[in-house]
Amino acid sequence: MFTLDKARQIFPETMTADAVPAITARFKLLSAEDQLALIWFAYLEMGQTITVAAPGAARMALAKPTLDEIVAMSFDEQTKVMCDLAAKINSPISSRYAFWSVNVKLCFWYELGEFMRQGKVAPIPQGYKLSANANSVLEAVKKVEQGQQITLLRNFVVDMGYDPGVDDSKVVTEPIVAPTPEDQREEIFIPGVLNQTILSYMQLLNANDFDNLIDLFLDDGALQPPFQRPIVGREAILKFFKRDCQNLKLIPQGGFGEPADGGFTQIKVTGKVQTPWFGREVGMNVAWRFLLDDNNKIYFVAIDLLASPAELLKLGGK
Ligand code: EQ3
Repeated sequence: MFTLDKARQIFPETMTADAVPAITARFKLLSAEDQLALIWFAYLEMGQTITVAAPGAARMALAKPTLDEIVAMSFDEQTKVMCDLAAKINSPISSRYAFWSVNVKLCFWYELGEFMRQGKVAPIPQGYKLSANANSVLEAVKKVEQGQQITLLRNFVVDMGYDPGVDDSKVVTEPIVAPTPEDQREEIFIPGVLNQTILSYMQLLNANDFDNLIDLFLDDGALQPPFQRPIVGREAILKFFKRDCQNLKLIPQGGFGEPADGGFTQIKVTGKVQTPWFGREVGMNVAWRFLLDDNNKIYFVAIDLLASPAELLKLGGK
């Protein structure tokens, strides 16, 4: 029989983007000032090739009162707020931030970036010189592919704020969109995969139809997002879907399945994922490693960010 630990080992030849956790670890050792400046420089650099989609008003509403508060401050106070966030220092805004979902955090920084450009919020001081370490982290960020760059930026931002252990039920999250009407959903074809659970998974996630999507999972099923611990149990997975997974676009390109122990089936799919933040401009190379029970219910799925596009072709232990 499978345990969660054993399930996590399926398709061990899958090479994930190890540069992401490695660079994230180095980033965390930098001073708050260096962290903020590095993100600014990385953001400017990326802005030359890709644009971040401006969040809609409904999304922004949750961060708005805090943004208004910050705009009313002096430049020195604004700088302190941002440094406190990066240094995870306990302050009113740092602790409020910890309760925001990933997308609310991103909205907040998106808007601060706009305000910095417009001169409404303290900019990174002109001529700011990164330390040698920060500079080498920035160079490392510049070298990885775009899908990894945006994952790094997101990681940097998510880890900020003062978090004394947030009660999950109190997380402030954007409104939930309605599922795409059935007649407007795109069919999914995956060369090499006929399994209906896998096809439904892709289609339901693309349609934001989380209530039906969760029915594909076993009660004790688990989902492991890139570089994270598995989220275990239907309730927790559904919460994650509704909170962090709206408007994703999954574009599976190929797959392979084979029987596993105990009547289970393991199926690996590779392809691209687009996030609403960057739309079609960035396709992240990912693998889904599924383990289904004998009723075709999902016991485990891992989503991995792949090391390189060459990994897209590695299916079925090849
Ligand atoms: C203002 C500025 C620039 C300077 C200041 O000094 C400091 C900061 C922080 C600044 C602002 C930075 C900003 C605005 C950064 C913005 C970054 C953004 C928008 C990053 C977005 C990244 C999104 C990603 C990486 C999404 C990935 C999603 C994936 C891989 C989804 C995978 C999934 C699939 C495929 C499933 O099947 C199940 C669900 C799951 C979610 C796991």
